Amino acid sequence: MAEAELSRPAGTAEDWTVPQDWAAYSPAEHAMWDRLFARQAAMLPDRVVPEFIAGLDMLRMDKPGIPDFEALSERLMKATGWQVVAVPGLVPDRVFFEHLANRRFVAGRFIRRPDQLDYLEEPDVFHDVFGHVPLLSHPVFADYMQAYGEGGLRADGLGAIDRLARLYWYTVEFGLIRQDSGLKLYGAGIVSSFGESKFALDDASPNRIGFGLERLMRTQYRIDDYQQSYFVIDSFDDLLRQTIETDFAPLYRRLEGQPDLEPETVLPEDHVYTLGTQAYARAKAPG
Ligand code: HBI
Ligand code: FE
Repeated sequence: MAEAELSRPAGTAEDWTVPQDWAAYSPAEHAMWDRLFARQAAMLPDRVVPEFIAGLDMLRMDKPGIPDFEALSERLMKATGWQVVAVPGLVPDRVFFEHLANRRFVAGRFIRRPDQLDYLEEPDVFHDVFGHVPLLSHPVFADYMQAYGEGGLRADGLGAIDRLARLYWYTVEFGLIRQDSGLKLYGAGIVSSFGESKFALDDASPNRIGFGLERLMRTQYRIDDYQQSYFVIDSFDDLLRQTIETDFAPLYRRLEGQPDLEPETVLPEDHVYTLGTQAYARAKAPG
């Protein structure tokens, strides 16, 4: 991310937070949340990991309207010690990591416009809150997010933020998980997207490959369209354990000697759940 160019807007605190100013949302903005919520609530049962639905319930997120971060944080604090704080948009990597390491999730306060129903570049309150917050009520996932923030602060010192960002991308944003009932969604970028919550699970196009820390840190990702590969974890416990137990410094050094992998590449040693046709990506490719 072009973090060097981000400068702190007037009216933001030192840590880039702003008041959510919940009372200032218009009826149309609340209605936009309700519309997005209804669409995802209809899509997700049987697709999303049950822990996500449990989080929605525990946090009472089915109440109409954009959630008030204070009320949300109060419930979340009781469950796992996390809070939700408002920011104007993207914040620099270091600021982002610092918040996560202190169990604060930064969420955009704005909501998308009607012409951005299916795609927008900066994370809005629907992506950030509907997508990310429910799993923060899960103790193991909550600890993983903190560990990620701490890892980010260390990666910064090692010049390895881009590597670590791939871990976030392919787990927190676009992760799949294997459960007894089959593959399920848990990544916030998927569960907050109508199109991708179907594509990631049902479409023949993308690869679905077993998670490996080193494998995924070598893999480039696309930010402008559906993913060409999704990585499948065995459990949140396993994800947290690998993240905590791995010594990242030697891992980053080892990675320096290896070429990056394209998003669609499949390796002989991969555990392949689905070998994708890549039909979707090819149909879109220029030429
Ligand atoms: N800022 N508001 C916000 N939300 C993010 O998800 C975010 C960010 N800044 C940096 C960032 N993500 C990523 O570059 C890190 O995961 C590396
Ligand atoms: Fe996100």
